[in-house]
Amino acid sequence: MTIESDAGTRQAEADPSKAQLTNASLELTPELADLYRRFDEANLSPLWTQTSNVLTFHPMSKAVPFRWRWADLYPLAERSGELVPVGRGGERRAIALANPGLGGEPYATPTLWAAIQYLGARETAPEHRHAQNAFRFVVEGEGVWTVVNGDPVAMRRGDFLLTAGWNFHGHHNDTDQPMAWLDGLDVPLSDYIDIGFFEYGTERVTDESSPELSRSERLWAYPGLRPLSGLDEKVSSPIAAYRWEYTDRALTEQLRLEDEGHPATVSQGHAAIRYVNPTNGGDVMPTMRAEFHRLRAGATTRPTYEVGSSVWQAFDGEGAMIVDGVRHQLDKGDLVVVPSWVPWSIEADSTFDLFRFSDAPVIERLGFARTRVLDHP
Ligand code: GTQ
Ligand code: FE2
Repeated sequence: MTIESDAGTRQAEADPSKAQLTNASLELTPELADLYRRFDEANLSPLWTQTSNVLTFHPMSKAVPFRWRWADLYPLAERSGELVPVGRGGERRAIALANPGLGGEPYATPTLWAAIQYLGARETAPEHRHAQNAFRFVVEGEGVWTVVNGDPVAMRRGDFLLTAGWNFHGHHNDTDQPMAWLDGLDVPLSDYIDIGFFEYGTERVTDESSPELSRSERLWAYPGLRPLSGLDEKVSSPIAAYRWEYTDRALTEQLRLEDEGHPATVSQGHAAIRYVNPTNGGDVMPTMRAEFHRLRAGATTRPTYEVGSSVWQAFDGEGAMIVDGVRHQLDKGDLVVVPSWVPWSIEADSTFDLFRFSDAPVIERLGFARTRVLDHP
């Protein structure tokens, strides 16, 4: 739902001190103080005294907009590689982005986990499975195979790889070079709603081969074609890897079509794709949406407010994200968190490529989706 006016935002803008409901004028008599003490003893808490965000005129996330630089993350991941073995128990050498507004929890946003994961030369991260959904996005490097349900899936720059919930998975580095990538999971959401299950699998990955293409891609990854052996709807996409070759080509062609006068881009000079589940045309997983954006040099997007939170990663080129009026110039691998209802826009200095993931499928399924796009840049 795109709305051009928004009652909540207008009320809050008219009186910013009233960004949430209060009843400050009530006088605290001894009788009232006694009532509050009795509430407390009975484990009760009246609505009218709330200072946290029970009913706000618009989303007011505890998460804050924030940027992490790849140039800071990578050396710390590398140092972890020297000091911290990867193996059973710790499971993964993954370092989570901890949003400064979320009280030290390892959460990028209230719903999304984002981490840099590092695997040294010839190392293996053991197999396990969990209810939480996961994906990998590769901003640089290659040489790791993630083995999902016994199917080895190559990881290379620009690839987007799925590990939907409850599939066994382990990772092995088949080269003499380390590799680091971005993990996204619905861990914070799973924490609030108590859906977590976990099981250990084998210490070595169940298939140590390193094929170019996974079995999943050989069966599923052809545009517009489905195997008749798999016509049932699956809640998560059966495609284990969305290859950079296709993402890049789709974006290139959107911009070419725009040049040729055919409608193809989301806005002037802004090409974008969503990764989808071919069995239902929806998002790749029930809890997370993933997209890739490409802006032409000089292109900008209009400031946009969205319900739900996102994490962006710069992939290539020069440009900036403006989040709540703060400009973040981004280099390859830099990550930016956009909390719910915080306005963001992008400005491209050169052709500028960015990956994004969000909790949009949850927000949409629950009927809470709203978007507000400002007219002016
Ligand atoms: O690679 O299996 O960042 O289970 C967090 C939890 C990665 C993984 C994370 C995980 C994984
Ligand atoms: Fe995992």
